[in-house]
Amino acid sequence: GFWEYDDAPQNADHVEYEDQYDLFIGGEFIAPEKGRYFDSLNPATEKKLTSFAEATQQDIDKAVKAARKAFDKSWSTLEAKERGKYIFRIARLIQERAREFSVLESMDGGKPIRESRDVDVPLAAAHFFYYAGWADKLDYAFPGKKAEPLGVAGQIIPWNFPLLMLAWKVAPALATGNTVVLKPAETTSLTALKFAELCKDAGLPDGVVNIVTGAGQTGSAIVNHDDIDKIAFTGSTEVGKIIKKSLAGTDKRYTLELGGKGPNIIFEDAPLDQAVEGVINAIFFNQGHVCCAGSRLFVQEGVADTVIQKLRDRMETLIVGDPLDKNTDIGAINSEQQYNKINEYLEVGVNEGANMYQSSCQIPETGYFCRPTIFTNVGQSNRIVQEEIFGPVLTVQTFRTAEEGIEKANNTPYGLAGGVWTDKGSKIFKTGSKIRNGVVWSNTYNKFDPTSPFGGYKESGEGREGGLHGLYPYVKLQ
Ligand code: TXE
Repeated sequence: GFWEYDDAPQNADHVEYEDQYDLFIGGEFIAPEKGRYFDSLNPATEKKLTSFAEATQQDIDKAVKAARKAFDKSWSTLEAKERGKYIFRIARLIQERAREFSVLESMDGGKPIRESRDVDVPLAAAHFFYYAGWADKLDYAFPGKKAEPLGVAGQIIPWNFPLLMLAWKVAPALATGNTVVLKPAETTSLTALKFAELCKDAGLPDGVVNIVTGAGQTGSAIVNHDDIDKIAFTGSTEVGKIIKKSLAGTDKRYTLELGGKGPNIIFEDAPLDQAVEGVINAIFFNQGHVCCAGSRLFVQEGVADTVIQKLRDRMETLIVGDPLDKNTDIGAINSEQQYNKINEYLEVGVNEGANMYQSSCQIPETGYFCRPTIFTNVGQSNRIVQEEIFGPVLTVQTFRTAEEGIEKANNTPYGLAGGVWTDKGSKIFKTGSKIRNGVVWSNTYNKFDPTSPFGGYKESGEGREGGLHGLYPYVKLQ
């Protein structure tokens, strides 16, 4: 199909990358003012992969200046259909370099190559294709109004879907005529810098996309920069709250896509094998580093034992290991910090009195790997039920009536995504409409498409990305 790529072996021999990367500002790779660089590890080997520049205030000033100049002089004055052509070209180049991007994504972030190859990279290309199409159709998106770009967008992204999150943010910003200063996460900046090279190859005017690397302080310098018009952030709820506070009283627009604790509700009449497969995908996809992961399972009492047994059996077949091996189901945990966080939560769960079950698979001795884990005998107030773990860890609870299931599903501070499994269409709509989440899947999970808006209720964030709604945060209407 259109989004599929050839099935040749994918390994490190297929890719080239530098030992050290500078910042991408104004169409050039330039050294950071303070000359500081930091190492990025391959989490599957714990060895250094490459190093990235640490951007400080002066570098951010330069990047914002370059983005402003590009906005005033070229990008916002370009005919809309010309903008669209550049974005199409970017999409096409991602497709052409899909193998390279996939391998690098797996080496830098630890995700299984099958996922980078079949999900991250094709979806990134699909987002650029989709928003390229909108560039000269804004009159249709906003009938009777003129949609004007905001100016310079500061974009800060996390480490779980590095290239895809970049695409979610950059594609709608460019399509609406904005320019961009983007900061990838410190552990996974490689594909963003490869993307910078790709922008040059696409002939994108200098300064339209600027990539600045660094950790939280670099992000904070972007958030607080006076000449930025909009902040788009995906990351932890904790940092999201800090950003929201910093922006209060300014006229910067913002969107926040934050944490989650997704509920999956299985009714007795559900196709159970399909549901179990869905639950496995919901929690173990990308090592559970997914903001919308289905990390809480609610099973109707009559089928609870059957479902738990089926889950355990299926978990036994999952292969944990080398992200570049096409047989791998669960790759490496993204960083030592995240690995420690997950292990601390396993301890918390056990100390709270829950029953922990882990599959008996082999895991490599080197690298940050976790076995797929489920906890039963948990209650609503347990920390492992309330807090985002962001790892391959599922909690399982039961319910009797739909009301009870819904009430339990809604009982966290989060509201990003969830799933309902049942044979009855009416039950899907009744339950789905009562789940306080921005996204509800039925009889499936973790389905993403550039045409669908995505975003949270409650502490899971503000604003929507994707689809027509993804254009709104980047325009002012005249
Ligand atoms: O996130 P941070 P971390 C959750 C998940 C995970 C936890 C911690 O539960 O275990 O957060 O991960 C930048 N101003 N999610 O610490 O710090 C940072 O450099 C501006 C869920 O890695 O939020 C990175 O680019 N920017 C989530 C980005 O924010 C700042 C995905 C995200 O990092 C900043 C990631 C600051 N003060 C983690 N501090 C999801 N919703 O998908 C950090 N950053």
